[in-house]
Formats: sequence, structure tokens, C-alpha cells
Amino acid sequence: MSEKLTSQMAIDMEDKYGAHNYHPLPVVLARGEGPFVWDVEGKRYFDFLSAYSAVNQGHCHPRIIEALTEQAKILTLTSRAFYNDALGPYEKYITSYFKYDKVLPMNTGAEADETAIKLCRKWAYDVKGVEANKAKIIVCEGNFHGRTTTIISMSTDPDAKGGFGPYTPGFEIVPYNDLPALAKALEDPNVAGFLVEPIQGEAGVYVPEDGYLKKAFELCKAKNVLFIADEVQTGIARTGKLLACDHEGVRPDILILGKALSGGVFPVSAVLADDDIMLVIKPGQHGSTFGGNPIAARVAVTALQVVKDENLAEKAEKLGKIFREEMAAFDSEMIELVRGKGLLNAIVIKPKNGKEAWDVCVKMAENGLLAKPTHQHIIRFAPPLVINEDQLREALQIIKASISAFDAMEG
Ligand code: IF1
Repeated sequence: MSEKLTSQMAIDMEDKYGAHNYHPLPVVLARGEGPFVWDVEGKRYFDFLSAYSAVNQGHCHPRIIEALTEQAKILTLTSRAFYNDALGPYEKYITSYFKYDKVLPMNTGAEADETAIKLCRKWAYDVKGVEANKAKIIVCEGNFHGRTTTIISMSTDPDAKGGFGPYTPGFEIVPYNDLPALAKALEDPNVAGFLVEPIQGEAGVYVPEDGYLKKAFELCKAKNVLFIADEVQTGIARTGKLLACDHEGVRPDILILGKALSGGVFPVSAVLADDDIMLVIKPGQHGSTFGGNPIAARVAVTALQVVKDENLAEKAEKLGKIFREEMAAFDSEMIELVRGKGLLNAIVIKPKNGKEAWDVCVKMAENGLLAKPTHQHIIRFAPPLVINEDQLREALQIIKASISAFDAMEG
């Protein structure tokens, strides 16, 4: 009988046998259900990271697990060399759900962003008439769109970008939430697209001023430039609307989805666009072994149905307001500000006696709530959208008590 795995044993194994490309909190999880996860010793936590907004529907949602397990018994992967009986119905469902002509199914968020970049460039050459290999895509300072070599080529984060050159050309960087800078960059006739997160997640839940997305969209339209929204993290009801762009009535020319598109049970991402853009990619010009596989197709349909059936966008809107009101009213020397939309929120921590956001996260873990700093002083709070009001208020008590423990310390 092999000995029971303890947290320390699991941590030691990952350290010895796994690449050191992460620095996790010292918590070893073994089970998840709804807004909760349990570690190997059986301790329960509120999950306030949701796998970076991939489990919006809650951990192991029964309907999504059912779709996963049923399809897994029948047909898992055909490749796109052949048709299958799950992809067409999924494509019909998701294009109707988000109101676009077509979808290009991929697996990870980065792959979807890469797909959007290729689609935008090809549209620039075939439709806009940009000279071959001259297409440019505007991105924002503080952007995060994934970890591939091309995507980090447009990053402004030294940790994400440094040491991985040479870089892919064809990207212009402008400050986020800065319309004059965008307008200036759009003067270049070779600009094909503007790729933007409606709220910058990794940058620390950076919410742009009201009207930024709408005006940015209008500036792009005036210059025949594609507005590309990366909703991998902000989409699927996270910010209180189905898409973060919906807060401003913006319909992206290219929409990028991932993470919660599968409810966190399988890698599923998607790029949506209308025919005049999507059809510039011809057979053999793009694809992926697992893209649009039958499991992904069945899981994504169910995950999207759950979002609608359980009114997750409305819940996120209502509970997000409670979260921000409660945290804004909480009097603490360590809280500089609270910001966010729906249930994508963050607090900026003012260090005290050498204690920083990381220490607050360790204390919250001790008290039964998991969250992780993004950058040194910002803690992101993003629970599964299935959390109910009582659970949210219980979680708020844990957050406040954890921070108060540091406030109580003498300076
Ligand atoms: C990690 C960050 C969040 C994303 C947006 C595309 C992708 C992501 C807006 C790529 C992925 C994940 C990646 C994960 C941590 C997490 C993250 F901290 F890295 F930046 F959420 F903010 N667009 N974000 O947020 O999707 O290829 O990962 O499926 O790399 O550590 P992916």
C-alpha cells in the first residue's frame, strides 16, 4: 500500500521533477466543488482565483462533467481530417450565442490569440490591401495575451519577455486607456488591428475609463482597422455581462475566448468573426490537432448553457458590487484601493512592516481563502460565479480578518 501523499511530499515532488516556471502558494489541492477547493489534508478553501477565471461555472460543475464523461466514452478526437457529429452543432450554437457568422476552434487562450493575429494580418493583405509583410497590430502597455514567442514579442513585462529573443516584428505599443496615443498610432496605413483586453487582468485588474472601449472601437473603424477583443479572462460572464465589451455596447470585429468556455474542465478556446474576416483563411492555412474536438465541442456547449441557465452574469454584477462596497468601506492601512467589474476585482496593498500582498495571501490561505498576488502589491479576487451571497460575505470576513491581523501589528 503506497503511503498517503502529504502536501509536503507533493511539493517536494514538483520541486524535484517539475520545471520551476511557477512559484505557487504552499497549498496542495485535491478536490474542487463549486466555489470551494480542499487540500490533501482535507482543509477547505474559498477559491478566489478560479484558475484565473477558468472555473466561472464552479469546480466540477455536474452538467459539464456529465458532458465531458459521456463524450469521452464515445469519441474523443477525430482530427479535422474528417467531420464529426459534435463540431457542427457546437459551431452553430456558439456563433448564435455570441452573434457572429463563424468560429475557429482552438484549445488554449494563447493559441486563440495567435489565431486572431494571423487572421488579422491575412485580412490586412487580402482585404485592406496592406503591402505583404508590412501589417502592424497595435497592443497596449501591460498587456497579457499568453506565453508563446510571438505573443511575448508584444509584451511589456520583462519577466514574460526577457531572454526569449529574437522577437516577432509587427507590433506597436501604446499606453492602455489612452485614446490620443491610439489615435496617433492609427495614422499608420499599415495598421491592421488593435488587440486589447477590455480589462487588463494580469496588469492588476486595470479597468479603463468609461467609454474607452467604445471610442477606441470608433477610432479603429474610422481607419479600417480591426478591433480585436481578448476576452479570455474577462469573458463568459466574469465582469457582470456575458462579455466585458457588452458594458459599452462594443461588438469586436474579432472576439477571442478561452478559459471558462469549458468551465475549466478541458482546454477550449475560440476565435469568432464574420465571414468577411474569417473566410480569408483557406483550407490548409491554419489548424490544430485538438482544435474543435468532440469533447471540447460537447463541453463548451454545456458550459455556455450553464452560464445562461444559472444567470451567472447577473450574479457576478450583483455580488461584485457587494464585494467592492464592503472592501471600500473596510478601514485598513494596508488597502490603497479596490477596483474591478463584476467578480473580477483587485485590491492594491500598501506594504506594512515589510508585509506585502504575498504575506496577506499566505494569511488568507491559513484562514481558508485562496487568492494570489499579480505583481508585488496587487491581489486579484475572482471567485467562481456560482458563489452565493452568504458565501461571499463569509469570504469577505476572511479577507478582512486576514488583513486586520497585519493592521494590528505595531509599526
Ligand atoms: C500563466 C496571467 C492571468 C489571459 C488573457 C490570453 C491568455 C491569458 C487575457 C492565455 C492567460 C493566464 C495564464 C497563466 C496565468 C493567467 C494570467 F497571470 F498569466 F496573466 F489570468 F492574468 N489572454 N492567463 O489572461 O491563455 O494560453 O493560458 O490558456 O501563464 O501563468 P492560456
